[in-house]
Amino acid sequence: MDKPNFKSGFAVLAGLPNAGKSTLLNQFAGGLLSAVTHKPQTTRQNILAIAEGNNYQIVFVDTPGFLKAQYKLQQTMAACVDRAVEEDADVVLFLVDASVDFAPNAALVEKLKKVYCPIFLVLNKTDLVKDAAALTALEERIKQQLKVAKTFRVSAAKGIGVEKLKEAVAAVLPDSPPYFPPGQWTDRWERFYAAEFIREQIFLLYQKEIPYSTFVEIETFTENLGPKNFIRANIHVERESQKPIIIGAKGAMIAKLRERAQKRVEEFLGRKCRVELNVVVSPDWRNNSELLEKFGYIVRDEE
Ligand SMILES: Nc1nc2c(ncn2[C@@H]2O[C@H](COP(=O)(O)OP(=O)(O)OP(=O)(O)O)[C@@H](O)[C@H]2O)c(=O)[nH]1
Ligand SMILES: [Mg+2]
Repeated sequence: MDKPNFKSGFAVLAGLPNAGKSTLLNQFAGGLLSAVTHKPQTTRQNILAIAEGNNYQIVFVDTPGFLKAQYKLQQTMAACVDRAVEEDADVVLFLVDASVDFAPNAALVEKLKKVYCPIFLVLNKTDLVKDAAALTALEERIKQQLKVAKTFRVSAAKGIGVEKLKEAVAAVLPDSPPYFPPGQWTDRWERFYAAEFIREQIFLLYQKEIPYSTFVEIETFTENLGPKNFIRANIHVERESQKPIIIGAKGAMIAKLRERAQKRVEEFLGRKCRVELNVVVSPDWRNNSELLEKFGYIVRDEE
């Protein structure tokens, strides 16, 4: 039954890689739902987090950082941003890292100019900016380029300004019954998160191209077998030469990864589990449409 005066809709987080979108999503969700690392391009797919109030349900959408695609995986990432801002959004939260140069946002600003729904400008990482005048100047500069409905200053990492932003998002949503049943906080299965958090630990542990060259596939996810769940994951790499890097001398690196990944997955699941990792070479998977599709990325036909 429709509830009277109920508001519901999609709030899409868009911004450059590393702006803090996933950190903010986790704050909204009140838990760890989206992988966060100091490296850009951590998020590869849209991730939902559902926030509920007495008279609203907000579906927050975390998107991959906006970028110019160089290979097929990045094309699928860019397409995620397009779909979210152009098709799903009732409001876009344009997340800007206030502690770094704004200039690289130019192409994203052009995209956002074409969006029909209201845009909230969210200046993030304000904990790193001591000069309030600099924030005001940044805000003015952005407003000259883009029509924004409201501006917020937040620190996603510290949780500052997040509640106020959430209330403002709820207020701007259309009257609508909830999209998801009450109590549901996401639309994905535990398997997906297990893979995301193993990948997160790869991003944190390995250097250079390695994190970008990996895909984590959950091969086995067994619940209720003995006291612990059992998860066996394949780490796909692009080239034979990357396999020994993942494994490390005498298996030291993969042992460290396994330990950290297991801890992280247990933290997420809220229960004990045993994680096993295996390395597989899937040649050039980042540019292979068939493999990308098999891995669950949405591949758009070449335009
Ligand atoms: N100091 C500070 N750091 C922040 C803040 N918000 C996020 N960070 C850090 O910025 C880095 C990137 O955060 P993410 O949330 O992964 O950024 P993202 O926009 O999701 O990045 P992609 O998924 O790569 O597009 C992490 O190291 C965060 O801890 C903040 O308010 N203050
Ligand atoms: Mg992210």
